[in-house]
Amino acid sequence: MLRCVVALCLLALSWAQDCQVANIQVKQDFDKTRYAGVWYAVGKKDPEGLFLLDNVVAQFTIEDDGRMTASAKGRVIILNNWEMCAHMFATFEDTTDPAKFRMKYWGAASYLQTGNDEHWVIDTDYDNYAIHYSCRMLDSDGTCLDSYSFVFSRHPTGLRAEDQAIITQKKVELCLLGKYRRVTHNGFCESSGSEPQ
Ligand code: DAO
Repeated sequence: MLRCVVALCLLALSWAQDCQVANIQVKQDFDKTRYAGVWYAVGKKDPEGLFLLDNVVAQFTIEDDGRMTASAKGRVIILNNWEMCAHMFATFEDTTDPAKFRMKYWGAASYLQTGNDEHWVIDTDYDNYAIHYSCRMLDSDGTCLDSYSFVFSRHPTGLRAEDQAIITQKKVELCLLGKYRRVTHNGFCESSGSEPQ
């Protein structure tokens, strides 16, 4: 019964969203220094032509000049069926909103993906959870045609029970409820499978 009420509330909430990318709320007064450090991806809404599959761990750093950078590892399958651990790098350009960045990313090896994406921090408590969002292609009506989003945890074991409701609410606000998959961690990038550095 309680589950039905919660499901109905979430449905009602999702109907109340206009899904306009311009209206998406990001973390207020975002502090990138507190965001720095290691984050384990525990959930992901994939973009078209997904890349990072699982075992995704990102380390954000604030450089001496104040700019944010990141390195990340994750299992990928490239060239149809070559499974490997991709080592990726990213730089972040600040914008007028402290929670919205322009991210440039590339791989340690030339055959890995490169790109320029938005990187918006939708919410975080800095110590336990974070949810990110990136819209790669806007539709003519202002909604997003191709987005991806990571749910991050400071804990490799996943989100704490008390953070799950917050993340669910944020998924609703992003109009992405039900579109995430769990990102597993089985040590793939800590053992064999890494590309030569
Ligand atoms: O996995 O399908 C995908 C898209 C992800 C591209 C971004 C890779 C670079 C990650 C570095 C920063 C951590 C978010």
